[in-house]
Amino acid sequence: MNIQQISSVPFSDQKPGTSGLRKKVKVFQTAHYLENFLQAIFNVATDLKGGILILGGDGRYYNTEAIQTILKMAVAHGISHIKVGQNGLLSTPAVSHLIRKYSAAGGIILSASHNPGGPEGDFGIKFNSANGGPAETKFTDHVYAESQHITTYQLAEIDNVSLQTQGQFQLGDTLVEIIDPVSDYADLMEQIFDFAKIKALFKSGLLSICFDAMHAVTGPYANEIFQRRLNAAVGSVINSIPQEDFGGGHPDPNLIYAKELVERLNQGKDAPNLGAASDGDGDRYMLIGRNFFVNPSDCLAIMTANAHLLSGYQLGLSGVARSLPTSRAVDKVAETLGIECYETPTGWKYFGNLLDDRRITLCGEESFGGGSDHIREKDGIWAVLFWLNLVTIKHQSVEEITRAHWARFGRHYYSRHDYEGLDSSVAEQLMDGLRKRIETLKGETFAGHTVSDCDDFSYTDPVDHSVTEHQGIRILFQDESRIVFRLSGTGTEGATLRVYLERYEADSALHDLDTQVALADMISIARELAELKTRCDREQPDIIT
Ligand code: VG1
Ligand code: CO
Repeated sequence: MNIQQISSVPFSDQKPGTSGLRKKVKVFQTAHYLENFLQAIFNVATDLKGGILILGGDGRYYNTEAIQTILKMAVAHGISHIKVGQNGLLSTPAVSHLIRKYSAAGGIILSASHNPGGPEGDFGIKFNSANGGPAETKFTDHVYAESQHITTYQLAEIDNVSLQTQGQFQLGDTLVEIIDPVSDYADLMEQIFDFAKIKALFKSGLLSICFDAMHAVTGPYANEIFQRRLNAAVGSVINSIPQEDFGGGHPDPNLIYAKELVERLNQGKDAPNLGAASDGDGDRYMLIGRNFFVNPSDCLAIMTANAHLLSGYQLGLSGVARSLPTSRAVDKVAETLGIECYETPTGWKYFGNLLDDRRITLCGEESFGGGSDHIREKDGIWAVLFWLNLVTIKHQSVEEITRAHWARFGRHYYSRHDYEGLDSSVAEQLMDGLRKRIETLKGETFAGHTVSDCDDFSYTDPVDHSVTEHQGIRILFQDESRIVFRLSGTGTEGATLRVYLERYEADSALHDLDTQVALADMISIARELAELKTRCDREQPDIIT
């Protein structure tokens, strides 16, 4: 088979962000753009040669075209065995599991996660390493450095491959296998959770679910797991056929974008008693009860407090971790349990070493991400199953479980305000302005809240001692309130400022406030400190979650 050597020149913008390289589809369609980045990956991930590669994506526009290119390049680079999800589909957690199960050298996931899809939307590439987790920063930095020196890339001269039928065939020295994207992952879920118990409760009619796959990759997974293996009522999974443009929607599981789900859960006594939605690539989830939202930070805390009740976690937890912006609700639980709670930068890659070193069992992020040591990615369906399993054990509703948790540990009112589409240099200046105030803020009082500490978060990995700096400005107050500012690393246009707001309330008589009302002081302090009005001329955030 002929291997073509194609000349190219570097693109200066191939630096991966929080989670892979994300750009507009149009950028990825630029001649040589995708190939250059892939060549950089193959240059760095030398273990792929002679090894197994897992390949799939969230089904968005350009997914299958990119897969054809990757196959040609992977064959040219001597990968011995490639497992591709049928129709090019694989969720991010499924890729993580497949890498681990088949001892693959790595995986390529085609997704821009929660970003919209379609010809005018976004596309992305993530590389996961042999532990199943997102490649570490030192790997992605290396890939970026390589991308700046690309002069040629290699492509095997082969026809496009049909991705529609399961089976396997040989392409030169490479075995290509088109696999069922769901079964291995569904089997893993069945090993972790008590499917018999959940199934019985579905059958009794006491439990019902509405799962919104948001026209993205989790549809086939949810159909198999909730409807086929757990016998949830027909129609329990909505928007379950993956579409290239996600039905024109935004596959971000929050109260704003998962509107149909929220409406179904608010239909009074006939509503399903548990609702959930997932994002484009299936690694995130939102969980709601009837007329009741559980914020993801609370989800992590509730899981931590109750994990020992589930047979899959009955031995207890070695420790837990949360990303910096995630509320400190889980810290309270860890303290009570006497286990370590780690605070990491944003992005799942920072949990990898802690999981591999068995320092933690559960971890989570405020951005609707939760997971455990079963894989090395956040996992939306796993989290929903965790809740279903918990509901069957406790015989309580989502709301009752959450309220009991607050009564025991106190409530962390929490919200994230996103200011999108800011001019990048204005956003950088705003962050610099905050950085300059770090030294002097301590001891200052704003609306009765005194700053106890303030820093630009820096993380030293306790396992490999690598240091990651400038991960967000955090301002801690004496009364356990907190504000964190950081810029998003997943956008494709301008800059997004994320402002994370938190207030602790121990008194259960005060656990029923509206979140935005409860956080009013923090909201105005944050706006004042960041000089949002003068710098950006923004009165209100674009998205509040
Ligand atoms: C966002 C979230 C972060 C998450 C990341 C990738 O990053 O805040 O918690 O890990 O997306 O998730 P940022 O840099 O935009 O804040 V996914 O589901 O897009 O892989
Ligand atoms: Co995602």
